[in-house]
Amino acid sequence: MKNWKVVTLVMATAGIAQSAQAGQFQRAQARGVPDRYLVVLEAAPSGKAEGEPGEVRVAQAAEQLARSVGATRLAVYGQVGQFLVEATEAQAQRLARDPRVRLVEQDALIELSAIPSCYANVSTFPQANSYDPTSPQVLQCWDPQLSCADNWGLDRIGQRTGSQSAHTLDSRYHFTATGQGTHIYVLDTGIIRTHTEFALPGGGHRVGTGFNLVPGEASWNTDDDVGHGTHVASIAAGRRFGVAKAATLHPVRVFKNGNAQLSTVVSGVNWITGNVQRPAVVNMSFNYNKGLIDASALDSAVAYMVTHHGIAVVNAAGNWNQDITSFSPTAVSSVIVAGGLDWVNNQRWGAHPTTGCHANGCGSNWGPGVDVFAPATDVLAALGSGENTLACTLTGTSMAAPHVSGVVAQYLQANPLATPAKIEAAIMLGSSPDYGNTSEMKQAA
Ligand SMILES: [Ca+2]
Ligand SMILES: [Ca+2]
Repeated sequence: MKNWKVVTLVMATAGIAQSAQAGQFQRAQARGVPDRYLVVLEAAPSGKAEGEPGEVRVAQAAEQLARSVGATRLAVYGQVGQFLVEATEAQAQRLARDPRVRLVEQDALIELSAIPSCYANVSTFPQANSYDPTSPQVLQCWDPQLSCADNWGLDRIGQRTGSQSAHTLDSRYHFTATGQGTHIYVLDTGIIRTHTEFALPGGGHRVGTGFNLVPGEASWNTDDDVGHGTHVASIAAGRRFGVAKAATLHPVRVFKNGNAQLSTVVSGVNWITGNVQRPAVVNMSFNYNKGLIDASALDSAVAYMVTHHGIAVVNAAGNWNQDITSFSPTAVSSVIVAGGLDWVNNQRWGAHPTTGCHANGCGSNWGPGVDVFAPATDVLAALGSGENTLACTLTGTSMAAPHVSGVVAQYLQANPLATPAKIEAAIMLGSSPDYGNTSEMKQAA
């Protein structure tokens, strides 16, 4: 047994932001990055109208606006109509008053809380157990210290009903698509591409082009330093633990040691938008509590990626056992929001009074904005932290989201031109309505 530091989607941070100017200016109240502000333009870039990429127009506007107040332009996120400046607060407030600007938000450090509770076991996995599989796939126990029930997530999503406690799962994962030809972008801590979970028979792996946005680091280094992104990726598309077993994964690394600046996360959204290989879905297994950090700039960037660029996004509902309306980008309605199921009770994780708290939270967020529920507790998947044959169970809506992303990839395989709205409708249609015995449960995957 060995303890591993694994980040969860729970943000243990720091505050923001009272609007001084009618929602135009957001000041971080704690953990703010001094003299650095995200600027969201009123008019988002409009693609290649008039033969000019929107990105160029954003860059020009950024230069003009920054110069007009004596600020320094640091970075341009042209695909999502934003830029980053170094400026005094007075300069930032002047920027916010410009009619071309919708929002100026102070950059802030966001910290994922780490949990040490993941038990990782070095085990000898069977070779190529589930590559190019047939459905239904018999779920197996790969580690003598884990029970086969630890694979309950895959078991659960392939059937309409079932609960572990009632022994109605069938120990099989039924599926009709593998996500072949689709792309899953994992905006997270990176992916350990050498993990056997992503290996192809005959050599190579299914981890495609990615990018490291962590400031000061090499852009090519998308290795996962804490394990969260690898775990998430293997749930979505791992060959043994994954839903869409032939999809291509793309690591977009924005968290380092579980930390990121808000601007770095926005830069990751911008990178995906500008470099996406379609058909694609973006998995975001994190969110921000707006009571702590407003992240309106992230809301804007994600909404733009979905509605303007037509890229579907799946976001974890969050682990606070609260209404999701005060979370980002969870509250963006065009995002597919994945709440978490608890395998003991087959209910919303946190809904059952005896479920109790896990190391990374006390229950899935809830509310009308949650689109679908998926397995979240004790989900077995790969752990990547420099080694390549490890697995562990983790709990959190971070684990629910990639179940849904994998299902989206399966859908995109047959419907590669589907819009995000059509994808969301298909997910809702394919899930079990009003499943479970709690009124909080709207859907179950
Ligand atoms: Ca099953
Ligand atoms: Ca939605």
